[in-house]
Amino acid sequence: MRDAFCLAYIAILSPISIHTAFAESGAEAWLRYSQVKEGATSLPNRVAVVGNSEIVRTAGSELVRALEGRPGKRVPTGELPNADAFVLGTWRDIHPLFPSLSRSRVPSGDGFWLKTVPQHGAKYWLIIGASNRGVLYGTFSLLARIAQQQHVLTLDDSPSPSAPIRWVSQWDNLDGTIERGYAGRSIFLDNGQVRGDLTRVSEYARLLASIGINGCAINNVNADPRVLSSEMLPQLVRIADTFRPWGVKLAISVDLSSPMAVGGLKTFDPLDPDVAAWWKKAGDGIYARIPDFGGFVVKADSEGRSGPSQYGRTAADAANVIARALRPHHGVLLYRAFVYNHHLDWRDLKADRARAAYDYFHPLDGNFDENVVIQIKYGPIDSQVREPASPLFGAMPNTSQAIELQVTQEYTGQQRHLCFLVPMWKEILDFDMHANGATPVKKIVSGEVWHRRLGGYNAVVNVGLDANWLGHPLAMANLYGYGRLAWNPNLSAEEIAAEWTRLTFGNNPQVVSTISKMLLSSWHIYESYTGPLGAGTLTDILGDHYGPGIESSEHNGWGQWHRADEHGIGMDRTIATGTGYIGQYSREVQKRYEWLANCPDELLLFMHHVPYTFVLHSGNTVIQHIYDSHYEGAEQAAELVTQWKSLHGQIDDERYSDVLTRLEYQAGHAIVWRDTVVNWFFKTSGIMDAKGRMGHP
Ligand code: GCV
Repeated sequence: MRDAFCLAYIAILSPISIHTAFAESGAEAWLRYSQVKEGATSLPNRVAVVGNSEIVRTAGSELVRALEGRPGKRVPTGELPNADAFVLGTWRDIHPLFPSLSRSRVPSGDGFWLKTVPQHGAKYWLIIGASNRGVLYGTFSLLARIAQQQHVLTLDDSPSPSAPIRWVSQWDNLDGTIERGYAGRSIFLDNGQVRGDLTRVSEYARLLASIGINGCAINNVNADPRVLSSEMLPQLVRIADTFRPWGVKLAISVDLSSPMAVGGLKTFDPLDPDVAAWWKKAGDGIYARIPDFGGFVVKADSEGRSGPSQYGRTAADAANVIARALRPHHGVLLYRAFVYNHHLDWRDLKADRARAAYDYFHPLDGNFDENVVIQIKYGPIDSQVREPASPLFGAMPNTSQAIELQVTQEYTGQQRHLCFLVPMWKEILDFDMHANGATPVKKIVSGEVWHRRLGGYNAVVNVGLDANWLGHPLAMANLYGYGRLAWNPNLSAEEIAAEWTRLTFGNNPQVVSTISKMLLSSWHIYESYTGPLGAGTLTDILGDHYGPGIESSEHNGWGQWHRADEHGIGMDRTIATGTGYIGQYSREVQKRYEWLANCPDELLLFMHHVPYTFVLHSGNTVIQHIYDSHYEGAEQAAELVTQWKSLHGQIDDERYSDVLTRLEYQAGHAIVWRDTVVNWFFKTSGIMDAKGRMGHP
């Protein structure tokens, strides 16, 4: 008998029948096990957890919890229960119990195999992972299938994640505030310390694990160097301990000046040997206490942060010195490509912030160490409602890459507006960079195109202490969708919307179809009344990045220009007459954007400056499109309220009312957006709305 079997235990599920009425807070998110229980009547009531891993034990407990049982007695035996059972474990531990199974069906890495097997007169639902995490992910996947009323009586499915790095980031500050967070204060930090009570952290890790997320950087990329102080380390250990049962690795954001700021050195020059020694000592110190530490995220030379340019060094110099401290421990360094000059000369028609990431990083391709991953925002500006895919994705064949997405809706309505971002992320991930044959972004960041070992996803989430995590109950569809896409970017937005709705609100067909429809239309609706034709943001960029502020983008160095004046609108980014940004793409992509005849309407003003009377592919003029889309968008925002009201009585009152209040507010704010934008463009262009709506809502 092998050791692993000696440590197996069996939980016999004895139903708990105490049902307490509770106010629905949204805290359960998509992990609602009342649905699982309903769907599980013909499933076994035994759970056999094989092996001695904490993560696999977590998986077993989750199954017991979901099926509303009590853990039964531990049975120190190598025997399988002689009755139907769920059997969980890694391949190494399960295989001896089921010798006829083929290893080839078990995906490597974090994948899993769900398989039903008859043996000795019983039937077993096997959840097998190559890794411990795989077992946990397989368990959550099985539970999600049951909750969605899918067929699980016979199973033979072995999915695996698209990429090894599937992280989230929080922009939490040590004082407990969150940069661009819209759902309360930090669940991790308060008053310069890690919180005493980490219950919410554990619950967050569980949510993350349920969608396959395996790392979390807990603090703001505008990093306080004190995160690396000796007082902080034992506190970080507590977070790592809380994450560990859920297979989530702790990561932190660090500031490049740390060797000076907390290390007392006279320099943070990445090529200085003392600086290298300092990073090494910092890395060794962390790994001595947190052996599964994920790594660091770095923002440098960006928006006033310290950076290698202060010493005439490159991003590769900076990244490598830190990465070398992590490498012996298998840690990774996510170095952000969000590097740009925010003091650009707005009078210079060749200046262009969109060029920055490519201009800085493309020449460095091949200079980064193996465990450096360049983290690239999906578009070349900054998480706007419409941007093209960053050209940098296609320009670093010798460098591992991760895509940065934003679940927190900084520029997309800050969780006061409904904006389901999965359709937008899909467009970016599916966009073919034509960098080397067919090379969609999803295959570049997964490492597939250029055979990179590392790569993947990192999204800024910014959950807070609000009971429902993100503020707007429907905003959780973005977190769920992010995890699902990082696991499988080939899922459609429709599939993800339906899955999330079923898991969050139940399987009532009217509820599923109404909420899915609302989610799927919401990005276009938000875009229609805020930012037309890829013009760049009309949002107030100098304040809190919320609400209309059309002139705030112009006449300053931030480079989020739309260049609207009395004659026309748009940034000329062409190779022929503009900033040359389009030249950063492959030839095939250049053809799409350089010529007006080919350029898609939705990105026209991102790529070209045109007169208001320019006629779009749609047949409309630019100015009439601006008017129409704002009127239509505001109308559609009002329709969201009507659609939601059709669900009255079909979902719990708490979430019904919370969402209704927010949608009614959104519909009102869409009118504010509409009138502000329409009036400004009328005043600026002097061209009337052909449909005569101005001033007559
Ligand atoms: C953390 C945008 C946000 C900043 C953020 C920055 C970044 O500019 O407004 O709050 O800083 O992006 O991604 O580093």
